[in-house]
Amino acid sequence: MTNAPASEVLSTEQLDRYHSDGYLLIEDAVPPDILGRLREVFDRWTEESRTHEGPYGETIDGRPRFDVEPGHSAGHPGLRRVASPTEVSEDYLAFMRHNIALDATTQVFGQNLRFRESKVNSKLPGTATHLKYHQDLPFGPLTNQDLITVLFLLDDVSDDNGPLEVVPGSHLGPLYDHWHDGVFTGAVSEEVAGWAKARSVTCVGLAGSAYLLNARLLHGSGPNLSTRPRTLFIVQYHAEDAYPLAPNHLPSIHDGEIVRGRSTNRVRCTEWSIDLPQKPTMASFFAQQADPATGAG
Ligand SMILES: O=C(O)CCC(=O)C(=O)O
Repeated sequence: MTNAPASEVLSTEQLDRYHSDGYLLIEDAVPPDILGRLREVFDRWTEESRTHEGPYGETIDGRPRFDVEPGHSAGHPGLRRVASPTEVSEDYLAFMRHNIALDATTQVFGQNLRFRESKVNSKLPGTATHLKYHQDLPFGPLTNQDLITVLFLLDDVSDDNGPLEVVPGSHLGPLYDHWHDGVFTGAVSEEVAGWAKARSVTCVGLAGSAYLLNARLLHGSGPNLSTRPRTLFIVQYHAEDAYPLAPNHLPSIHDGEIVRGRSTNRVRCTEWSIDLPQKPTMASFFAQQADPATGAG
């Protein structure tokens, strides 16, 4: 299967910044009509969540697709995660397959790319969900490290509605342990988190922007303290010749799909090592981070 070659959307200066900082903002990455549709679909999911008392729906590995936070109710919905939205929305699927961040990613990894996973992370106004500091690569090790996470901002993100916080340049540092006392916690140690927090910058921007994130970059995020929602469509892509070494935490029928270029039937292995992750048994890794002992398995 082949896909059209990409055009160059990043300047040399942007590409250099991505390589040195480990992240990059791309403005106007989501065309307004598509942004409207993605938001409309998410609003419908939020409305639907009012009729459920806990996590609901099902992904292909039998875990709930829609995750709600503790305290969720009909009157105060706390829908915090939709796993693999590409399986239940044509709009999310079409956008995952065709977007400017994919073009940008070919400038980082080359012309041949695969889709790995996707999710919507939502922080509705006044909800407490926060993300402990972590790196993405330990959740989904591959034969090489050419994995990128793209965050599409579906709402305006500012310092008070739970923006992503990243440590510039941390992708050039170590891969940190996400196992503590024999349990995969999905987070770095408190010591590393404290170090990271002191060096973090926030990833703010207007709705329709995107952030490219190196999968080694240390990041986390705080609760939404504002009266405005903060919704992100998060997608991972990797080099076509990178092959997964552990089960996908967000499996879908689209995992491994060629989204740019072609299949080469070649695997590229680089020398690196890491402890394998543990997949959450619950709806999402929010629960795994909050209660690692019962959330993973
Ligand atoms: O939703 C967020 O603020 C952070 C997302 C993230 O880091 C993740 O889901 O791995």
